[in-house]
Amino acid sequence: MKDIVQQILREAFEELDRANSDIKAIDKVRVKYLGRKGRLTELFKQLGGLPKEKRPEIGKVLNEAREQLEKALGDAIARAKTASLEVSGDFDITIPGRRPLVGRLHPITQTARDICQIFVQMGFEVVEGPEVELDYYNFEALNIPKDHPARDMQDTFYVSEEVVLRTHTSPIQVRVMEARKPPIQIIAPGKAYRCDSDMTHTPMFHQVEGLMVGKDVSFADLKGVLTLFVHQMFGPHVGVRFRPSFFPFTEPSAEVDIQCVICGGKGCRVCSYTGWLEILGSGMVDPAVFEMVGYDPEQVTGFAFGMGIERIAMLRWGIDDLRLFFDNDVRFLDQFF
Ligand code: 2U9
Repeated sequence: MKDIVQQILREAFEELDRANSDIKAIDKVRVKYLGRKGRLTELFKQLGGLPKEKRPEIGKVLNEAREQLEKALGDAIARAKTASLEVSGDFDITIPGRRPLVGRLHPITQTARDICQIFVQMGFEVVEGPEVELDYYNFEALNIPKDHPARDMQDTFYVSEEVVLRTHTSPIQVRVMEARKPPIQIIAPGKAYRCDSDMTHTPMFHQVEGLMVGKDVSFADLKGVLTLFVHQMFGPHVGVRFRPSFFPFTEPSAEVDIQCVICGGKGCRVCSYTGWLEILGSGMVDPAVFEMVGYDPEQVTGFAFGMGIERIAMLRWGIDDLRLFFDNDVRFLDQFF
């Protein structure tokens, strides 16, 4: 009986070889050997007629033969299916897999987060506020009088007489001062809106502003904090200079320049051959602003600063066209991670 089983198995494998990749031919082999009236199936039926002591041994041989043939049939079917797909051209198994699309943070978001992180490490707290703001918080409380050019209809988006789209993130700091007592050390990132659109201005842009208020906060603190920021953001060897300026909400005021990150200070097109780039504005909070929020300017002092995130991101990555941040072309956005 064992010899018969081995002989049948050999023949089955030979036929399977000849069937090659023909799925119908492979199935015929299955039916011929393992079907209801198949040659191996018939042998199983004869088991009952064998002497009792022979049955386990022959049963084992038959089971092993069936398992071998079933596995060979399964493999042959799988091979045949792959081959048919290759021939039909539906599926080229040599093509590398498709790279899954991965989302990234927008370079403006990345830059805003990196700026905030540097100040958080110095003990500042991140605060946000409304983009649709009262005229009072956007202008009045910041010592911007009614006839100031910054209030011009051309610059400000008015929602109504008393409501504007904030033109800077400064009202966040006013709201915090109104709600809390010093000491205050906050950083305020967010969108700002100005009715302005050309090669270097967009109606919506991003800012990070900061405020530190307490007893004996000095201009030296302002210089120390902002110099550390520049060195963390652009590198420890980048030169920094403070240039006198004017803002209605700070006195004295200073603009901060860094050595040109493109030419290293030698002079190039980006820095207009000066070797310096303006990156932020700053100053000591004007006593009039403290009075508006109920602080005693004799008791507290403070400094504030503000920067445009688009400008920092452009300098950081050497981007020369502001519009790239707003087009949202994935070929551009894909480069920042
Ligand atoms: C309070 C008091 C003072 C925030 C400041 C600047 C100087 C400044 C500009 C930088 C580029 C705006 O985006 S930009 O055009 N900002 O130069 N901002 S001091 O001063 C404040 C803010 C809040 C209560």
